[in-house]
Amino acid sequence: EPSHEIFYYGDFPNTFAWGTTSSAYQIEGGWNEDGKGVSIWDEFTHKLQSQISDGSSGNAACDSYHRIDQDIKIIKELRGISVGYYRFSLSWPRIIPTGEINDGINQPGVDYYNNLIDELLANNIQPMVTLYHWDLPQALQDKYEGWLDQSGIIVKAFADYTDFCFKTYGDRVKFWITFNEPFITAQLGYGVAAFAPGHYSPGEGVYYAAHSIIKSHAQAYHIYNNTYRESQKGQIGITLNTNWVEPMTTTDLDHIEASQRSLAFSTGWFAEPIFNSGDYPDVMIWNVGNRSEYYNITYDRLPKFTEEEKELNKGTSDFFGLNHYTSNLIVPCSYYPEEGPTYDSDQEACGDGCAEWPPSASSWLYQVPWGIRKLLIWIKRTYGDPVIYITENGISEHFSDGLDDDIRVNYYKNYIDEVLKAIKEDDVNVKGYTAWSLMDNFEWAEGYSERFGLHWVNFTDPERTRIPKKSASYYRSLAGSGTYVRP
Ligand code: PNW
Repeated sequence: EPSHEIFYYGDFPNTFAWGTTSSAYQIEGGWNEDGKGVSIWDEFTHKLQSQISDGSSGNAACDSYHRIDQDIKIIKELRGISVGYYRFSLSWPRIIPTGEINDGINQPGVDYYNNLIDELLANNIQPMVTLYHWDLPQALQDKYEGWLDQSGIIVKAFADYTDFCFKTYGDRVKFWITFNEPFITAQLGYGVAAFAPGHYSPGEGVYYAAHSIIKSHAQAYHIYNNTYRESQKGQIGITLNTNWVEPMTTTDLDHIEASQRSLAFSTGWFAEPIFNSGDYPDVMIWNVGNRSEYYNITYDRLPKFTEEEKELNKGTSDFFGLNHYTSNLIVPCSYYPEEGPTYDSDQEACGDGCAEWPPSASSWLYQVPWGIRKLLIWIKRTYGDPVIYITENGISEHFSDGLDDDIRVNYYKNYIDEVLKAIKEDDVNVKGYTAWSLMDNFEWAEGYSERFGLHWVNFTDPERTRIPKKSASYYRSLAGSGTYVRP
């Protein structure tokens, strides 16, 4: 039992669940096969190659569309005693090519996931399924502007899609995540245009996209809750990404307030409607409103929820799904962009990693293990002590790096130790931990230039051979200390 001795604070509870994760566009490939529809990430990588650091795409990625066997093999080898689940996402356009169910279902796509789920269960691995990990059907973007749509059409399309998934897979899938990191979709996809669909609207579109995502999430939750929960007996929730933030100086009240604003604008934006009041954080409503006034903007950049919608939002997550990688230092900052107000300037808080923190291959990712413990405590206090599943945590290396990933072993060791402290010392209700990622894959705008995997993937080999890194055996031994297999 090699893993025990590294932990200062004892053992993980027997009931702790361990898993690994991926997402459809990042691993599947088969982008136009067997009737799959085009997604916004297909379109974005094909038309705007200059936006991807190595000009690549997910056309073939890890070729998981043809290699379920290979994926099952490495997940299984990782199992140790208790790497009990695999978190993956469904590609909406693979299942419903245009995104709208009345246009028809793509049976080979449906079968692909049936097969994957069956294979996982046959190997005693529980599926944890994300319904939306950023690959919106392109047709929905073209016809309705995707998540910008405020007419209700996109909410309805998502509701129909999720209903189909619950009906089709819910006999076997007991753990559902509606959205992965809506913050990234809103800000990078519809705000600053760094991610698909590349829509630039940093002071308005960013808020509209988030608004329809929250409403779509609530609809999906209620569909599951009202129609499927009783018979299928699963759980459903949302995954939010959050950097921990520290005030640059703790002696300056302005810095402390700025870091609180930053948390409200990032996690609070989604967590306050879903886990607390049903509405956006007060400081967001206040700041966005004030800044609109300054610019003589009279409409709501931050849309308003009706009273009925607030009720529908409230309490719509059985757990808090947390993706966490890094921390930032925050200072207050006030500036008024000439182009108009933006999500960034609305916050009056600016932040970045600290140059003294150990880096990674990703410019935004500094290694700050203690940040995860502080964040977990903050979530516990702010959102009423929810059950928390860490649905992603991990670190990147460069394309040229290989199997001796000591940096990753170290990262996992230190972060997971802080998670254990949060459980043992701070009584935070963390029930599971998921390593990002099962294997190297298409890292969005960074293409294949950053490797996050426990397994190394040879992207020049048509077989896409997967080879375990040092971190894979470390993670295996760690998870071997528990006995529980289900999230
Ligand atoms: C998450 N940032 O994305 C995603 O859920 C994964 O698909 C992704 O591969 C992983 O983290 C690693 O990046 C993020 O710029 C993308 O701060 C970008 C950022 C954070 C998370």
